[in-house]
Amino acid sequence: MRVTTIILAICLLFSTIAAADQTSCAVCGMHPDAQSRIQIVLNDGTKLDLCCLNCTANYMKQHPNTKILSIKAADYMTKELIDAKTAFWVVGGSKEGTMSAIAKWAFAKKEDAAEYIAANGGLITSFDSAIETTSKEAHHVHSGHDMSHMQPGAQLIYNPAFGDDVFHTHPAGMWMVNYKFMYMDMNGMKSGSSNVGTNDVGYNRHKQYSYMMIPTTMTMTMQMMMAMYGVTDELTVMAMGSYQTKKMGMLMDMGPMSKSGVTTEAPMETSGFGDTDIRGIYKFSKYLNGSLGLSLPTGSINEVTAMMGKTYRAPYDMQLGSGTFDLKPAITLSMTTDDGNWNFGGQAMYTWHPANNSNGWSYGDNLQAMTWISRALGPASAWFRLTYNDTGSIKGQDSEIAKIITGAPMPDAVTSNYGGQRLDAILGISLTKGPFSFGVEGGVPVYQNLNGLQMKTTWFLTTGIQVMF
Ligand SMILES: [Cu+2]
Repeated sequence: MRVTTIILAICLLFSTIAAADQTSCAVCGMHPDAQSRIQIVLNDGTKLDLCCLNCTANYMKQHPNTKILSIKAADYMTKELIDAKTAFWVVGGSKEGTMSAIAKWAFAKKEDAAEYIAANGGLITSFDSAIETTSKEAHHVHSGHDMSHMQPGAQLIYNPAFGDDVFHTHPAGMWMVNYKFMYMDMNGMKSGSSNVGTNDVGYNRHKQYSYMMIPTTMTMTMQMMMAMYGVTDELTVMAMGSYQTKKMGMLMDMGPMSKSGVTTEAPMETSGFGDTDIRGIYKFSKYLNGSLGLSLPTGSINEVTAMMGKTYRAPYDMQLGSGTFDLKPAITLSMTTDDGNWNFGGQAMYTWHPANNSNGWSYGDNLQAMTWISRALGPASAWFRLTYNDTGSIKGQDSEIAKIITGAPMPDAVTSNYGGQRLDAILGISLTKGPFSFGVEGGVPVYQNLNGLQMKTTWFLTTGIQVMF
């Protein structure tokens, strides 16, 4: 008899658990946590189970005219439902909240709340002010996706103006569209890590270099359009296209025996669409994601230029694309402190050019490593980051570009004058307003060790505007 009662009791217990298991939050669809669950009873008797106070606040916001009979919240200690309005609410503290970085727990007894605060921090408050904290956290509510689930540090993760993308994932159904304008300035030349003056590379002037066309300055602008979409909470896809303009200032040096000496030439200019990147990003954990990018050769590799009265295919650095299908695996580690004030992390990406393009060459493979730290300052944020690039020389050769080497000798036409190592230091700021954010960053190389003889980078700037919905 007693055994039967125990078995019955166990069955009852399991079926209760199973039944409880089937409830899902009426707002976000997640399975409610026993310690943070909330139950609303409407005037018509409808019972709604919700996962947390954030979803409750959103429900109330989305249904302003619905009459609510009662709101019950789980007691943090006993997990029993208690009247939410008379409960002691603890807001904040070091323990992570449900669907929110700011924890909010209900306590039936004030002593329990005080004990919790002694261990984890936080403040005792009323139901109304806990709800108010929630709505302050929620800056955007959309029918499809509820942005209030974004942590206070979200503006740090979804940076609008990083010149090198930090790959991140979005919750399922969330879109992000970003437009960036990038400017890069190059001035003077380097061999290895030493500066080389233009007088030292002219035609027949010195032994080591003998070039007739000497690049002095180069500016590049790039406009980038990027779209991201959260397919699931784990998988985000992104696509990015670009439009570039390139302009190179040059000197012509016909050598010490010529009467013309050194003259300034008309700059070489090219512009058009660049390559297109598509990428899938998979979230392994809260901190770690892995991604694989594919670069599609949509940029031209057949740009031409006139030098010394003849038309040549423009040197490699004046072309707009790579001409190759490239694979770009990356791994990203990103951490945000519980208060949402700091975000830091690192990312490594490898760019592999598996084959030469139709003109017989490909860029050298590249390893990019970067690290950043950013700080939220109310609706603004500021960051500092370092990016290191190690790139190989150009593989193969474009036989059309090679004609420059004999016709109008220029360092940019030589494949060994490409690649090298560069470390950049970058500072930036951004501002978030609702679903929009805007930012700007500027950087300078702190170390450049370039293969052969190349123009050196002096500074660069990126501005970006972004929207999430
Ligand atoms: Cu994004």
